[in-house]
Amino acid sequence: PTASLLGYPRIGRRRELKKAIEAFWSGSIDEAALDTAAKEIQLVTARRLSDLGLNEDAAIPGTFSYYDQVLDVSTHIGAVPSRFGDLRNAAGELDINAYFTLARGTAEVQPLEMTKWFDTNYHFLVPEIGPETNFSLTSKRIVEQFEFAKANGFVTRPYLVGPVTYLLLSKASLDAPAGFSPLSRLEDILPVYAELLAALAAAGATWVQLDEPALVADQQVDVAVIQNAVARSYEVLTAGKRPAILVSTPFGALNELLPTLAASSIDALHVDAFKGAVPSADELALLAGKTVVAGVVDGHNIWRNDLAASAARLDAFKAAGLSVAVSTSTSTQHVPYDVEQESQLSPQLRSWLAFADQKAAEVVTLAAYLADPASAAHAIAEATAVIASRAAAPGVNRPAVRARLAALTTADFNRSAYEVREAAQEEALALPPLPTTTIGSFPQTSEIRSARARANKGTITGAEYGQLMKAEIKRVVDLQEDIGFDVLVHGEPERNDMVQYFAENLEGFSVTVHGWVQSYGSRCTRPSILWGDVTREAPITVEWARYAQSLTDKPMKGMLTGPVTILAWSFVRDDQPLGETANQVGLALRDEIADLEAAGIKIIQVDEPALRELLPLRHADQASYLDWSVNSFRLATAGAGDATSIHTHLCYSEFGVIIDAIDGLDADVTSIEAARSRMEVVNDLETHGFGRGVGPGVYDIHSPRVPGQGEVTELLGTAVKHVPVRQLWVNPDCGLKTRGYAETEKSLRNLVNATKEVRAQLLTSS
Ligand code: THG
Ligand code: ZN
Repeated sequence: PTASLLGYPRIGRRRELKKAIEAFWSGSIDEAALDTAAKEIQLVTARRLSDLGLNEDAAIPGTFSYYDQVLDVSTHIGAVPSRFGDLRNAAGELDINAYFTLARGTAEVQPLEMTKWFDTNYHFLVPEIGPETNFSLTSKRIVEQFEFAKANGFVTRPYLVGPVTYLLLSKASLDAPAGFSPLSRLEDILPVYAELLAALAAAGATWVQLDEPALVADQQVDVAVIQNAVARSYEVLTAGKRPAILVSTPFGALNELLPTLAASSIDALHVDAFKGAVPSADELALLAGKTVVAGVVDGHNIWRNDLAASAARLDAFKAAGLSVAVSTSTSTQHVPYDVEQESQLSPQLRSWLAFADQKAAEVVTLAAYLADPASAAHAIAEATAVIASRAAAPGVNRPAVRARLAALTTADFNRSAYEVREAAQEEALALPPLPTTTIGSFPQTSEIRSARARANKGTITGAEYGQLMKAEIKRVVDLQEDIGFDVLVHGEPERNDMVQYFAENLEGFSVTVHGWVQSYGSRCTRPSILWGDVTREAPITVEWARYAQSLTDKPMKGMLTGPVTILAWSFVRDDQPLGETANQVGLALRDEIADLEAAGIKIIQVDEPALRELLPLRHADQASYLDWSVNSFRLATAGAGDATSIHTHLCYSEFGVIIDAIDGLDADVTSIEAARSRMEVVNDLETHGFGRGVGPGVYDIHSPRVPGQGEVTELLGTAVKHVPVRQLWVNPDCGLKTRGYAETEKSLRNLVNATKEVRAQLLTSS
């Protein structure tokens, strides 16, 4: 096809898949009803994309998934970790029940681990591969999905995560010997992929897409090893009976892997020509005889395409004399469905945006340009005019914000020496050793959600909503007093989401109504749109914090979301460097911190759970990222007085990689996820000689399981062996928002009681 999308959202325009899957899990619909809902979504997608002009053979991507595209491969090739036992049904297949068991675990068995898909906010399920993994064709779901679409008149292009990316994203199974590399099983998975390709060909598929994003990211493995794996994979997969093969490489430039793919017998290669680059003339020459799929429309952000710039890129491809097709840089699963659904946004803002459906239209326009440049002249001129209108629109450039940023000096990014702050804070707070606290949010009950929904609808007044939230804050404060926490939180009942809440209260952002994007499985987030210069018109959190502090003599933490996380979990303007945008947010937070201090708040937590997420895929780009991200946090926090304790919280436990950055944040106390990795993080902290306060999480909040007091005592015992006691804090490993009260209260009591036990041990041993 001359025009295509690399992939398309699958959660449903009104989250129909989410609702059907969750209904199936709860037992309120059966497998047949789930299947019907899934088919309906696939048909609606095919009709919609066809109507938008993707009506050639194989132009519609077959990227439907019940949960995750990596799990799809695992269930097709039989990659089930041994702890699950044999999940195959009587027909020898991994059916939908086995599929969800791998995704969600059971009462006895841990699910597959979840981790981020490249630099997106989407999480996939990590395959576990060892010498014992038995590969065979254990599902034909994607063949059946192709047949279903075809029977309805749509020849789609089935999608599979490619074999090299699949194994590079896998981790060694628990049964594997030390140092085992999943990539060593390449020869064993290729025959299963080949069998699947043959089945697709037999069903009438003309094209298949093998997605290999791992080839644009620097890996632990030597590049020569990856080159060999790629060459071998596509030698085997092109040899048999198969559809034509498109290899897609979203999220960046291929560099050394481009010649390898060019030398293979694949039929088409997709390159990311948006975030990556247009290959050089020499590189393009290597691709002679293949179709090049030029990913010129950004699949990962929501801005309307600069069609003139894309046309210029396409000209460079065309100049090489290649057969060229147009597509997105990445799958559009990372953006919402349709701007036209957002009728509450201003027409001006809407005109700047392109969600998945608008991107389909852009791709079709650019394909028409390739065939006949004059045919696209009108559309190109319109896009150019809209982009110009964006640059000149009110709120996009606020002179006062720009002047304030321009006047910043080094001093604005630096606090006093830590020793000075430590002494001042010790005096101001007078905390016991091993202070106990929580990360910030308490369970969001259905009463809280319902109050917010009624306030949004206008069935209760703002004042009534405020009273309900205050009652909830009082309940949460009383509970913490009763359990015996040392540092309290207000529980954040008034926040729908830790980013959207700030977006709704800062200038420069807009929020959507239907803009849900899949985060993992059935879970979605609704990223805000950061389109203009950011300012804070009025204090945001101060009244809530002041009220909460008035209820207790213990220190109450003020809770803010940091600039990097606000950027990472929003759709961010693309017309200036991210570091500048981050500093604008940093300044708004700096003002909020000053107001919290003035209101008597002594501890202010600025969460950066997403610090690790935006880390660039290429080592060469990482230093400059860490520089601007760390600086924006420092700009936000460095106005605080010496006696004010700045805390931060980070999610995900691979700290080795970014520990220097964590150090650079210069927070007084950092809480981090550690419970799931059995406190491994304390080794990193010890090796690094981390010198400030730290709260390695002592229990995993991502599961309803209640940790026993003895278990927490033991983890704390490990922590005090590696980290000086005067630095240690005790806390769960993340916010409690997604938990229920039943397990939360029990877990928190065990946490506080375990701390008391360890304090007593420390007294007797010293
Ligand atoms: N907020 C935002 N982005 C995030 C997270 C967040 N990205 C990363 C991480 N957290 C993703 N984790 C989750 C966890 C829970 C949910 C979504 C992403 C979730 N969503 C509800 C759902 O889909 O049912 C919707 C919530 C709602 O109704 O508001 O539970 O915390 N911005
Ligand atoms: Zn967390």
